[in-house]
Amino acid sequence: MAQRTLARYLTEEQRDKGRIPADLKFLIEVVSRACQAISIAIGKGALGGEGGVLGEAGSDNVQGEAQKKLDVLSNEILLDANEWGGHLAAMASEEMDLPHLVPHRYPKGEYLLTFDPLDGSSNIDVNVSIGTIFSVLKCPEGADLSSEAAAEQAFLQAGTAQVAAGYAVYGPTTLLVLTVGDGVAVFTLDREQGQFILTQENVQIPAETREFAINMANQRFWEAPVQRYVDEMLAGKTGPLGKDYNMRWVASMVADVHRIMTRGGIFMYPMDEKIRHQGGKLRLMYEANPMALLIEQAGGVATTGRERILDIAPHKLHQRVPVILGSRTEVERVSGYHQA
Ligand code: AHM
Ligand code: MG
Repeated sequence: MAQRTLARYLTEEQRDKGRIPADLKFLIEVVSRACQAISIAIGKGALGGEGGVLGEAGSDNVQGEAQKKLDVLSNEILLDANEWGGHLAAMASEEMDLPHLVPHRYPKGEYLLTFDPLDGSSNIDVNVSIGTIFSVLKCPEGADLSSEAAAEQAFLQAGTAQVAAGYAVYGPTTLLVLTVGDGVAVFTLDREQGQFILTQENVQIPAETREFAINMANQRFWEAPVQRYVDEMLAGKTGPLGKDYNMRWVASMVADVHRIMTRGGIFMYPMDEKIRHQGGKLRLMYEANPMALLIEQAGGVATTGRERILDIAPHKLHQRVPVILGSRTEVERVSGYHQA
């Protein structure tokens, strides 16, 4: 059978199920091409451009984090690819304080795009998997787009309002993992063809798992429910959970989530005392929400411990939240401990 390219998959979803309006299809194709360009830039490493693409950019983002050259480059690639096509009203990014409005010289569309252009920045220089995360919302009717500051309000929609979400993971293989609200599909980048090819449909995360991902260095700062749960997992077969667990922590959310998409597991960046003042570690609009939609679409669960992530009513663009997601049985167990 002929290969199903991303373009063909989207066309068939549009034709057979009426799920994808033409502008949304175009948007996803543009984002996928930007991800290809980012993948190529990353692949060049120290050989790319003048002085290579690795290392520090010499600037900080809005959250006070030092930007890497590839953070800045990936952000520019996504902005340039998306601003001219007439499918977007505005974009927002981890790397920009305020939303980016579509310049007046281009037509405006009905969608809003948010992204973390390069997630897992601490892994760029050590050649470990990193990724791009994106989320698509509809721009509310009558939204005030008169200035970048005013436009922030249009983005403040709960994760349930997302019309599409996905991530690219730049690992040994570059993959695009996508949902348009009809399950999760995985596309593999064929570098010779320059195309994403469908390689898995209807991804289902196993409900049971023996694998957890958490930054153990923060253990002393966690809240009691997470302390209890991790203690129980570490107690293994003779402990209350009656089984031995394995631990993995890539420190790139995309890579950790992709492992869970592939073989199950639980990922936690929970609330802790060190980050309480900022609300959590991971960002709601372009990390937690898109990942939560993908995880739910694959049969998993995504919560803060106390609340379904997709139900959170955002109050600011760069809001942070605790994140616990993955295999149903384990996520429900630790949520239960938060309720106890
Ligand atoms: P980033 O968007 O600045 O790269 O930060 C998010 C990353 C996630 O990918 C990852 O799960 C987490 O931060 C790692 O945190 P830590 O450095 O505490 O292990
Ligand atoms: Mg990130």
